[in-house]
Amino acid sequence: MEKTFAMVKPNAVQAGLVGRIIARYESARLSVVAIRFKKMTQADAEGFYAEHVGKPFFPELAKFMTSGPSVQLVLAGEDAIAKVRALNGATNPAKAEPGTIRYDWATSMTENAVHSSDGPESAAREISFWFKPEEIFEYAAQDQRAKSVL
Ligand code: FUP
Repeated sequence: MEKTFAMVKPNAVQAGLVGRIIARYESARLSVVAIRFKKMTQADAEGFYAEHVGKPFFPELAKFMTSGPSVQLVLAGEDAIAKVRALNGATNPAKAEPGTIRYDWATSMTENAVHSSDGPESAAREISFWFKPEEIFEYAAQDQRAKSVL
């Protein structure tokens, strides 16, 4: 099963969307195999977004990402990397397709609700940036219908 790294960013946490965003991933047959809730430090932002340090938008990005807690996730499943990118939608919410997380809940290019790895190399780097191997749990996912719908 392929693994990818995803994040529910501070604006989405503050908007009360943690459960709904993770539910979209789980509904697409992806399993949460690692999870953390952490307020990023400046060092986290500079390490995680190393490729963007020095770019004009980096200070605003770092300020936002360190402004409140975010949820770090490793998701596993068939085609996990492409699936999560598709569910998230375009980085720029003005270009995100209806039905995507960013179409629904991104409020700007910076406050764009979610992150996910853009390929196998970034997935490997980002997963190991946030999680030790023993913090990642593999299991066979089984769909189970609710006995009652509330
Ligand atoms: P993504 O792969 O969708 O996370 O997007 P990028 O790696 O290109 O950018 C990382 C984050 O920087 C994005 F979530 C938003 C922010 N960003 C800007 O604010 N302005 C830009 O011009 C590009 C990216």
